Amino acid sequence: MSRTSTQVAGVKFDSYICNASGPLDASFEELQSLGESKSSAIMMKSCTIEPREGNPEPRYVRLPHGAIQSMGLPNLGYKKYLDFVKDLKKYSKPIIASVSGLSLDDYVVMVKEFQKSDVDLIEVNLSCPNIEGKPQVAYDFEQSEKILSAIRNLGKKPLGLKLPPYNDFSFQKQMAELILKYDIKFITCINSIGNTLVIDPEKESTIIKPKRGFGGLSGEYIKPVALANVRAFYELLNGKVSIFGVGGVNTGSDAFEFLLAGADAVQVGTVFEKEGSGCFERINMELEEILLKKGYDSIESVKGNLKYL
Ligand code: RRO
Repeated sequence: MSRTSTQVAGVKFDSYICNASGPLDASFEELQSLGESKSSAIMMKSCTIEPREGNPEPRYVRLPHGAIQSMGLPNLGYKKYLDFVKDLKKYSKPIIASVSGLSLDDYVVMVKEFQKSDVDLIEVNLSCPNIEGKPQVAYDFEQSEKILSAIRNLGKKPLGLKLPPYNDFSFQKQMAELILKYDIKFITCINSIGNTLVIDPEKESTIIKPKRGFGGLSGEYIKPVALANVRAFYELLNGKVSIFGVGGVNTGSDAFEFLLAGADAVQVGTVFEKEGSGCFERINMELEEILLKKGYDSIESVKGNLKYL
């Protein structure tokens, strides 16, 4: 067992670092490559009932400290991912499905099918910001409750929620109540910050095409927002629910900050898109070194131990 091994919702992870749903995880080849990498899990692209091409290009642009994108849920449709799971089992690491319904019924159908599959965890994405005319579900607590009530008893695999950034404690409190009421086993904080705008002053233009330039912001820019959400939920959920931290994890030191805030593991998206799969081993080694230097021998011994002034 390594110093950075961890558990999420009772499932063992060989290290603290895995990929985030989104970049480079939609095709079978990409998922195989994640299987061969040092990512401690194979996290799949959020899927829908039908395959989707996604939004028109350009739809993903790297920025100096992150990225803006409006991908629009390009994916092969959930049936393909159900098929892939059988082959991906050979990598002997946790497999995480991510489902993103366009209606309540979609969530029910997909959760039911993944419950019958060999995936280890099911992440229910309530926070995709990039579908024209479809608001992020997790900002609507009534609709969120309807979905949670409909999917809670469809099988025994742990269900998790991919949450958007919240910037007021009253919202995190309302969501935490739902998480506990519906026995959600893990949460992923945070999705990209939705509907941000980046402008190119030379061209006097937006830099992505969909939605008149509005898109999800990720990377270093959003780390303080992600840390705040991890910390707020860690305090509200009293250790009863596992937390994936995601948003601006670029170095072992970033991962260590998420650990102090209370994350059980972190996911890497923007840096994975830029650096490729070597990032998982690099960040994990950097984290190992920090733990070693500080005299910590496990994730559990540091988790949540943020000091207050
Ligand atoms: O595909 C996307 O546009 C997308 C999704 Br599903 C999501 O959850 N978050 C995001 O920033 N982009």
